[in-house]
Amino acid sequence: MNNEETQLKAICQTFCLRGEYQGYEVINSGHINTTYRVFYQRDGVLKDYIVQQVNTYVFQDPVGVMENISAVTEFIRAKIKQVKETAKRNVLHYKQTADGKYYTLTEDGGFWRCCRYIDESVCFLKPENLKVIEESGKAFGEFQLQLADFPVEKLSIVIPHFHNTIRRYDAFRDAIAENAKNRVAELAEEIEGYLALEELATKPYRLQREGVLPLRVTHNDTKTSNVLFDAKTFEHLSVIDLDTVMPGLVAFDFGDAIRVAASTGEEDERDLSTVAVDMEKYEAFTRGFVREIGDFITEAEKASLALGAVAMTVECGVRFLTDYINGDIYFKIHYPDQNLVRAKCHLKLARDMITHLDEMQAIVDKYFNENK
Ligand code: GN1
Ligand code: MG
Repeated sequence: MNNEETQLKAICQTFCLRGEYQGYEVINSGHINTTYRVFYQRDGVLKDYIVQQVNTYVFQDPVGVMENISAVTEFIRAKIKQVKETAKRNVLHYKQTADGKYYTLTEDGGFWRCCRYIDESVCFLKPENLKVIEESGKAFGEFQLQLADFPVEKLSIVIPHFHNTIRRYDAFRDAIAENAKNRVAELAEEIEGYLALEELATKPYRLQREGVLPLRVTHNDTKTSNVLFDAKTFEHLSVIDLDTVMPGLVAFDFGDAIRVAASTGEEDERDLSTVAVDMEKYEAFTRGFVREIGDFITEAEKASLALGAVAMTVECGVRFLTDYINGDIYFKIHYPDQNLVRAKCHLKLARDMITHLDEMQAIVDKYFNENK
């Protein structure tokens, strides 16, 4: 047994997992935390758990993160149980240690947590199938609806200014001025491209500041890989990765999902000629989202959704480019210029969305009109 495995086993023990340890695998898809799937055998049945080391550089208040997650999951669980016998497959269940905490600390200062793996579930990094995309829209629309009456003020702001697009641009400008890795000279085109989109991309945030758009409980990281589906029917089961649940804009949850679900390519597609918004995928996601969220949001919120997709695509691209300029200290990378490739891809995608903006909003409106 290697050191990693010995440590993992010890962590599992603190969460009082019952049965016999069988093994583990590494899950590499997240950009922030370090994730493992751990297998146990109990009464002849294989049970699995997701064990994660939380990145405390990114999440400086990890206890606050776990308080948010436990409050939100308990709230959703109670709602589901009003209509269903069990909520097991429809909301995450984090394990507690013997002393009732949702985390454990290792000697090296690591902050770890453990949740049940949802049985017979699958997740897609990038679903191509329209039915699955629509289901992911339903999952995030339902999440909004489930939390519509959750007391927002109870949530800790675990990453201050997370989707503050104005500040993301300020950090971008600071990074350019500092030019820590001497990378700025090669980036004139991308820097200029992103600066030209600042006015439009910061609009939803400004509307929130002016009181036009309300703050709600939002997920804030709504990529399609953060939804679990039933392995047989491909119906949505649960939203996962609740680290960034905080007060935010519905337009941002919708928009960040569109950034991933409706793009023709990967987040780091090198061949920019293939990068665009796929309007069929866009419509599938929107249909699922709008039908599920129903009619509780305001007219101003409805009218902000398509623009939210532009804002989130630009913001994410600005963050990738900032991180590239700073020397790749925030997002995990798997090859040297990955953050730059991500940034170029997002610029192309955002520009394509802007040319389709009216059409995108018309599709949102069409499905809200259906709800009336
Ligand atoms: C990060 O770790 P992951 O992949 O769930 C990031 C999101 C970005 C996303 C880009 C806390 O999410 O904001 O949109 O990468 N999460 C944090 O893929 O910064
Ligand atoms: Mg995340």
